[in-house]
Amino acid sequence: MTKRALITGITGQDGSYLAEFLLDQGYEIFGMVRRSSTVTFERIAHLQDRISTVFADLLDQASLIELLREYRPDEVYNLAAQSFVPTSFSQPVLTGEVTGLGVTRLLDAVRLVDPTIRIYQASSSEMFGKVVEVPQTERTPFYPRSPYGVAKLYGHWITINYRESYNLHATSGILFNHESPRRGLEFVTRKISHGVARIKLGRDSELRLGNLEAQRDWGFAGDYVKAMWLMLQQDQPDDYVVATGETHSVREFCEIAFDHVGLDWERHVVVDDKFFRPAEVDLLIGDPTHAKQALGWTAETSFDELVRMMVDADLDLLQGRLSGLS
Ligand code: NAP
Ligand code: G4F
Repeated sequence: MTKRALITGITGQDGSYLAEFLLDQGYEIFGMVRRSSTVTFERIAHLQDRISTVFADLLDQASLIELLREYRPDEVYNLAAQSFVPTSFSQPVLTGEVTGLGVTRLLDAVRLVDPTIRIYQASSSEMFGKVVEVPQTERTPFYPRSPYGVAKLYGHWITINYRESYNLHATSGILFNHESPRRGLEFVTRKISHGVARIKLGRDSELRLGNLEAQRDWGFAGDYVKAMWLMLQQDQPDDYVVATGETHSVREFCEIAFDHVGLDWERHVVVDDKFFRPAEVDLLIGDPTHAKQALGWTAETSFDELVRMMVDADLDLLQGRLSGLS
């Protein structure tokens, strides 16, 4: 029997990689998209004839219930969110509605329509915030530092609550930062890789960034979507940290990215106060032991490979050699 998966947030970075991965596993894919005056299908354009796009919104409970009733998925991957941390400071209520309460709307829709549907919640290392333990595991206490982190923490706990209250197969994947050539241009890694490519091609001379000392556990998004799928194949739902187990600073990302094209980062990077946050997450590093032992998952792409892949893809993109979907 062909399995059916519903992916919310299919137009985002992770949604596009997950759709590719599940298609390879033989799934029938329903990608939930929200109504927009312009089409935002750039990341899934190459999959259009292999997936069905279906309309609903995490802000609208009835639309979610109708969606589940009509398409009857076996598995739901909730990747939709307002996911950009600075926007969560400027739009905290919207972020709470989508990234926090949206999870409850979807869980409740599953409970009402068919509680045997398995559901994955995209939780985040941002929940660890001002970390109280290094490295962070599934048992590390949380200390979010942004409205986004607070909203994700609500989503995490409501997932556990629905698992325990209604016996749902509801799993929370606590994923550390994962990047790719499909990353939004506002996130620091893509901002750097795109900026480096523009400078290399003579279209810019400087790159303005915020806190260069922030450290993140950065992996490749294409590796991480496999962990999401593995979680829903387990007999019992659980929580999993998904990470590389290494941390690097924004400064190191710059060094490698500029060096890859023969440039000195210090001649081009300008620190601009505008990109600092009201409260910062200084250091994230995950311990993926549980994911390794229970799922057999490990990150396959190294930090250096990731940085170089992103810079090469942006050089290609800017020179018209590909669509940004490598
Ligand atoms: P992304 O590129 O920002 O994609 C977010 C997706 O959510 C987009 O498809 C967006 O649709 C959709 N969306 C936003 N508001 C919605 C609403 N009200 N109703 C329905 N859909 C809505 O995010 P990502 O990097 O792929 O991340 C996927 C998920 O993992 C997110 O929940 C994120 O918070 C979480 N996460 C990401 C990371 C990471 O490092 N990437 C780490 C941990 C957790 P539009 O295209 O219409 O805007
Ligand atoms: O790339 P970022 O914006 O990602 P951030 O805040 O870590 O959030 C991402 O990862 C989370 C997982 O931990 C996800 F849940 C979330 O959805 C998102 O995908 O910023 C990374 C670091 C920050 O410390 C920031 O202050 O880079 C620093 N930074 C320095 N200059 C900058 C800049 N960030 C951005 N976006 N732009 C800058 O110019």
